[in-house]
Amino acid sequence: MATNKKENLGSAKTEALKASEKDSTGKVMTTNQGLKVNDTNNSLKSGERGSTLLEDFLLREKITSFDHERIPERIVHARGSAAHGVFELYESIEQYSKAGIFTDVKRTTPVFVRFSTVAGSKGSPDLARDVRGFAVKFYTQEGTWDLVGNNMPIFFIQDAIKFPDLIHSVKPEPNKEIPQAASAHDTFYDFVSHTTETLHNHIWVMSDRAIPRSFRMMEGFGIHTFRLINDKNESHFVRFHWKPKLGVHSLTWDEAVKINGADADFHRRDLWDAIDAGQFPEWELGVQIIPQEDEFKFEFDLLDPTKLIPEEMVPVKIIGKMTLNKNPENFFAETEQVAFLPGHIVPGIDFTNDPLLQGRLFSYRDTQLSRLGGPNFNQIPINRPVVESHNNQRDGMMQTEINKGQTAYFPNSLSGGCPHLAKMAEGGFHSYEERIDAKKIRTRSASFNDHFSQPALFYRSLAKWEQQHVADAYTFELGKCNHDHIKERMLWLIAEIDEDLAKKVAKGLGLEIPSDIERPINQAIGADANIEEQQPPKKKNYLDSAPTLSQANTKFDSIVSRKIAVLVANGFSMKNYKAMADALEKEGAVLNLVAPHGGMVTCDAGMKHKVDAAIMTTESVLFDAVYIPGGKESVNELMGEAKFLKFINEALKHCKAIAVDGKDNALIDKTYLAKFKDDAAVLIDEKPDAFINAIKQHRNWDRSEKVKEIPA
Ligand code: HDE
Repeated sequence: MATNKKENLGSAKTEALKASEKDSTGKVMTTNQGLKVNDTNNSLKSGERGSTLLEDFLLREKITSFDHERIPERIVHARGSAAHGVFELYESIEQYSKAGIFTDVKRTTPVFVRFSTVAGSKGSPDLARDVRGFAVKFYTQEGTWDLVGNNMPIFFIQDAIKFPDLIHSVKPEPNKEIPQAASAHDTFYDFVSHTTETLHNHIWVMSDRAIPRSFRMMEGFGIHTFRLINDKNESHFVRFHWKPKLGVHSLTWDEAVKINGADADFHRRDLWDAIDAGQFPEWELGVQIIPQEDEFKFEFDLLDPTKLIPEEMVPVKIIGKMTLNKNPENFFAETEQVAFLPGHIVPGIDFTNDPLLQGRLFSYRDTQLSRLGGPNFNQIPINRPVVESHNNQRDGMMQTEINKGQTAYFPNSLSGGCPHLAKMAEGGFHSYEERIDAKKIRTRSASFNDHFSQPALFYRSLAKWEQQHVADAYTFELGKCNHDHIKERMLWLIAEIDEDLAKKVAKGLGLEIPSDIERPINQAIGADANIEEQQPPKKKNYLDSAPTLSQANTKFDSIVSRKIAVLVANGFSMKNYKAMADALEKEGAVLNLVAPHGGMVTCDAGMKHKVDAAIMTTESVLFDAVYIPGGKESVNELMGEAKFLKFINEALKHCKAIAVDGKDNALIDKTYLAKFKDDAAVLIDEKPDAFINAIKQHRNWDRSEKVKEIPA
């Protein structure tokens, strides 16, 4: 039941895409050549029961087109979902950047955003424990800018040349192609345990950030340090952040595992439904600005993508807002064919020497060549800039433009020197002139060697319940590995991060933390490297805690788009239900009537209500909260169906808000609700406001310890 339905809005880009849209409503069927088709159900045969004839051009066109429908899926981030929207700037930051998108507050810049998991295939379930991609294409007036980020502020490795190793280790093992979309296997931990630079991103993956409640409730990060360049050609370092208006919220691992079975498209559906209902997802864009002269001020290297800059050290300045306001018209044409390239930048933004970023600048263009079939992928409608493009690049597979004129070279006189060059003052791009005086060398800077301080800072900064989830995740993941030497190596490394954490994990694995491990600890070094110099030092403590890293300190002020299951059967109390439903819907929640059967249920006022889901077709893990209106007849019927009892117990176990009408509601004693009557988010006969406040809290994690006894 969607509320506040608004029209999809779109942007200047979605308007431009209309020229490529095709609508067959009311049209006759034709071949690709426009020939009207009279029969698409039978092939041309030599007699009614004879063989099909080679002559059948209709069969050939239809079948060959079908045979070639698939393109290679992305080698990483294959599973994704996307939407159109707009970016608006709150205030100009012209002191830092001359980019139009950062100086012109009157502009509305179209965007296309693709969210993804990393490891799984295109059809893998949404709730894998994984990093999420957060790729934003800004169609700006100065050309397209792609901010191709993730939902975690750091990456696993420091140098792009390690990327194939990392991905080969996490992908399904090559001999048996198992497991799909899961990091919990030997090859990944073999790699991680020998490559200590991965430990920071890895502990984030063990945290709740890796199982978001929704794409709409996760942060995004550009990760690398980029440069902003102002009109005096001065450079400032910058890190980009996306902050979701709905706060940062996650699921529990038990829910994630069950959701993957109950609704493998959980995140995709959630994004689509919210936009379709006019509940447009929003993020604010923030920047951490670091003056050029502060480059060496930190205990870590700004060029090291495995390090974050704590907001407690450099605050995030919020400068604008992105709103996703239109679903794609066609998944393949837009979401699948969109090509993001970190190399797509505009004047006012530039790169740094982060060796991971440098490698990415090569990889993304390269991968599109095989994925999209050639160098003209920029002509696919979703990839076209909103401004004109002119150059002397020509021909190639699937060229769709008809370039006029005699010349395709520069300089020329025959075409009056066109297309001509743009001076910087006219917006011509000019790379930042960084002074370099160096020897050519294949090595890793020693300033990248601290691999334990930031994982420890992250763990220290989490709330108790978040720390417990991290310990459970390590125990689960390592518990899925078969080789003890890999688990022990991991235990030793975890102990370097935090000893208590390692003890918890060791207990779960039934193993001892080894007193030492085979040297060198970090094996991601060259054969002739100085082994001692390249080993990670003991962790440092340059910040006691960074509260902004904890989801306990996120926003808890909205229930917009939260899904509430209302458990009902014939005879449910209309009076109570109406008061609750009105209050919840006013706040933007989405209510679903879950009943013993599909069709209609009749309330005690004799009115018929449409059932949204028969209990057989749904699960409590698909909802944020549960409401059980009173009504004796209704409650009696629900009690007779064991799945309703499981539904309630499971919601309780996952620390969700539950509201029940009637202290004498027999479902209380029939479920574990009886033991949780005093729980802050179990609301018996309370006003809708109390329920709304409990839903805003997302979960009552204080319940975590006590719910262990619920066998749901
Ligand atoms: Fe990517 N990455 N990546 N990556 N990445 C790709 O490009 C690569 C990295 C990210 O929704 C590929 O078009 C290398 C960091 C996202 O279409 C490929 C390295 C970050 C997406 C590629 C990295 C990302 C990709 C595969 C190490 C966060 C999905 C398909 C140097 C800042 C974009 C494609 C979409 C996709 C290479 C590391 C984010 C193969 C070599 C760090 C969100 O080119």
